[in-house]
Amino acid sequence: LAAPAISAPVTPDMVQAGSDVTGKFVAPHPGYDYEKRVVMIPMRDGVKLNTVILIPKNAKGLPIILERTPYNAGGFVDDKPHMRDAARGAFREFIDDGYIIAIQDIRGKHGSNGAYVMTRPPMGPLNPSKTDDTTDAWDTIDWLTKNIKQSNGRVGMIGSSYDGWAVTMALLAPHPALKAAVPESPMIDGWMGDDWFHYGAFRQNSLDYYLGQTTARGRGESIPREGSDDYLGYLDAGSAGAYAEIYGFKQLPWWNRVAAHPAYDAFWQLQALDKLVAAHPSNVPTIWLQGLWDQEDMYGAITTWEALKRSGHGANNHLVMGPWYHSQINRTGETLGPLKWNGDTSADFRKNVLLPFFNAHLKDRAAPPLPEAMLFNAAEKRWETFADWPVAEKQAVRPLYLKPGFALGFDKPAGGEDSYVSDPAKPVPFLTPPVDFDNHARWTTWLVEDQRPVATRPDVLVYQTPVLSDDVKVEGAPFADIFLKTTGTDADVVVKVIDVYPPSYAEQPELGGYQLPVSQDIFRGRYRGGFAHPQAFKPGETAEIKFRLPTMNYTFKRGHRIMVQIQSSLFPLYDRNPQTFVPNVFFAKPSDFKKATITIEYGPSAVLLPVK
Ligand code: PG9
Repeated sequence: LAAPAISAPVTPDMVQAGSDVTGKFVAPHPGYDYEKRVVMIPMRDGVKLNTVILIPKNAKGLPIILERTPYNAGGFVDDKPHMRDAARGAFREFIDDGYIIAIQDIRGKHGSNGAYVMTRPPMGPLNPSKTDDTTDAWDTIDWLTKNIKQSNGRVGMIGSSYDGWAVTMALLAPHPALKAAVPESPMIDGWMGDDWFHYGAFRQNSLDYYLGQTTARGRGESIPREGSDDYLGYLDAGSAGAYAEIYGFKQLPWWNRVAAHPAYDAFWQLQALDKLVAAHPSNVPTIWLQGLWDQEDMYGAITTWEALKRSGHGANNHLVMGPWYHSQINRTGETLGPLKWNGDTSADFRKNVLLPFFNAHLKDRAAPPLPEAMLFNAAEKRWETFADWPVAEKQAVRPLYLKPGFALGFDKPAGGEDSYVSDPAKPVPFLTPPVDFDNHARWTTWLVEDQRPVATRPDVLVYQTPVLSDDVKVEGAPFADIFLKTTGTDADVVVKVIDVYPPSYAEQPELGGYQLPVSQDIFRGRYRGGFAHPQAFKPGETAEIKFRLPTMNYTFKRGHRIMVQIQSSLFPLYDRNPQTFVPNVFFAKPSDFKKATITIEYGPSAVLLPVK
């Protein structure tokens, strides 16, 4: 093009011969009350881990709160001028009080280098390398205390779920600068009762997680479901293994390891952290925290705390169970499903207990002594504190017997039995279908879902006490102790302890007649003689199935009833038991799934309740 006529010359500063995109901009951030550093912290083997550090402006002598996560450290922080707005809500109390916050991607995830291994087992037979999340936490704390000159050299660790697992790993051989820790709903034993299985029954929603977590360093794939109802989707596929096959899971090393180890063999035993923590107890003051209706990690915190207390390390370890779904400690805690509390139980706890706990150990501030245990009583809508919370084998229990006429009582019946037909073609839903595993509101509240819709099914046995004339207070872990026969060769048992509200309930009319599950679990019957060694049922022969149910601190109020429901499936959350004994339930064939008649015997069958 011919240049137009101009009246002044072209000077060099008018010409861009390169690019206007700098790629390297250092924002001055005027008005920001903190500095954000993103650093790659070297581990002992040279692998570098991406760490986002927020330091208040003009900070001096502040402690550091560290969270290690597989869920993208960068996503924990927004670009906002005030640190309290920039960091995730759960850090706000710390920021207001004056803390440095450090969030790190664990090895192999998001911005970090190295190889990702699902809840990487500690160094040893399952991890032949020279690092694990204990050494990675150690190296990180060492680097932080040496390189963040605004710190006072003390570090606290916190985090929920996977991040709670990372806190627990740090405690196995803690850096001396780690002065306080709060594993929140930590994943401790994926087979026994946390994310992957409960007593051997596989949690099929894990499959979404495996794909999301192990198909990419960042956020991975999701299952491209054909339909919107997971009840039908999983039913049509057949076994969990068949479902996984349809969606290409054979390509995932982690799935292949899980699928090859359906029983509690060395693979699971060697990574059960409750036993490891008790064998390597630390002196770090620690709060083991979880929800009473934690739909993902109901098992880990309480069992680890109990293991420590049992092995004589109760003094620096505390137990907290709040009225929360999984990780609700870090969200608002005013309600749980239809249940309403007096105020925000999460924020109040964080402000009044959690922060003072860290302040006591990281800032030498005086704090009221923490009780051994603090558990919310949802029926009384208040926290209760305990100087001596019982470990399961030390608690006194009263058998609450199943009785003829679908009654329930503390007096032992002479005998009798009840039967139902469990049909794998029509498993009992854990949530009224359609079920969408992705529906957060339903997933987080399924453990408090009204049980009336399933109570009317012919394959759900329902026993209840008369209307209570006095309060019944339960403190501890109930045990299901069920004696049953089946016409099949394998069976699952689900036992639910339920608070039945009075038919009309003026305080909250929508709860009239509500059947609120307070403690429930599933047990895969083939493991009744030992978790490592599955064993078939002999058709028609009585077998005892005894298992621990989730811990309760609950008052069944006068005017309510206690109910126990028994069934053989909780689908599609748990995979179906084919009811035919097969070597590996993951790969049961369609012809293995058979109806069975299950008969429960009165006399011995009971729920052992730790009644006060
Ligand atoms: N419950 C989730 C999880 C923990 C550990 C392993 C896998 C999943 C979580 O919320 O992080």
